[in-house]
Amino acid sequence: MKKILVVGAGGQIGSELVPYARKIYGNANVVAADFNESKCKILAESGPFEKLDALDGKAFHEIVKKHKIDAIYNLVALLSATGEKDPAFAWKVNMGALENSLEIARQEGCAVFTPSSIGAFGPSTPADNTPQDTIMQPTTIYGVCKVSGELWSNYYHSRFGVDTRSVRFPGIISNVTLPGGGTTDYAVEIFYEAIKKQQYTCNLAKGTFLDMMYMPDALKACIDLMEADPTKLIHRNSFNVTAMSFDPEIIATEIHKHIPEFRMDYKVDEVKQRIANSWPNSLDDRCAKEEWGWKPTYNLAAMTLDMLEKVQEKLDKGLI
Ligand code: AKB
Repeated sequence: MKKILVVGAGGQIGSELVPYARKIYGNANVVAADFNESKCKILAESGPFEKLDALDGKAFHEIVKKHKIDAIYNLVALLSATGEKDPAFAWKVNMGALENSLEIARQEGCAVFTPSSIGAFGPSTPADNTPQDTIMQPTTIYGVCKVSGELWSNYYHSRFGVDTRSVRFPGIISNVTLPGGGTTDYAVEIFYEAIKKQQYTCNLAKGTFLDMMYMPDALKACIDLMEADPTKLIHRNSFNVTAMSFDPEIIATEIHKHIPEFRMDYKVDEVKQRIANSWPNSLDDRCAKEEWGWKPTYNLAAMTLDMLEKVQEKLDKGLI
């Protein structure tokens, strides 16, 4: 059975990707790694866990050798809004973790999955139905890292034959681990506030359309792409993927259908708004559909219903 290492396992995607991958590959074959042990207590109970600073190449390499890893899922990243606070540090973390992943993969014959993002696009990109191959001139350090990472990963594939693959994730909505420091975080926070207070103050303006995806689809995208037949892949780093596109008014209206007393007002965060304005409104993900069968399950209505149920359960159990 394939052995997988998930680096950054305590984050928003990692905390759900590890259990998802363990169901597919077996608990013992999916190693969770993160520098923050306290965020990985549950993951460490169901399978192998390694404390790892992904910028420590030697320690990273030892773990890959020790567990005879076949595929590295590098989920280490400072998100878009956090990145703007300290761009040099964001570059160091985001590119350092990728450099170690690629170099170790080259030496040990591993495959590498590193998420890219809608943040890889910029204001000069066509905003509607954004094509797979188009202008990519991001204006955030996060986006600069993502474009560089895509190019670097393609280089490791063409130059060294490393099996690098990735997707450009939109905002990911989930009910297990909160995101932190992203521009799309409002689309998660809104559910928690709707359940707890029936009120939400949105930090992006009306009319700010962004692509989004529910976590179960995001997890499926990671594994489906990594398991895809390589002879069918024309692209590698990275595929446009999306499940829905909405602005704050549309998601608020959907929540309102279930919680009639829900109200939303606005207090725009200038940094986040500037970032969101530079990103596409909606992606064209036909290449992912054609090359590896990408097909999301959740639309806005199905995602909203499930999120409200799950967040309510957390409230009932006193977890939030
Ligand atoms: C962010 O908002 O920074 C991320 C992303 C879209 O990559 N969620």
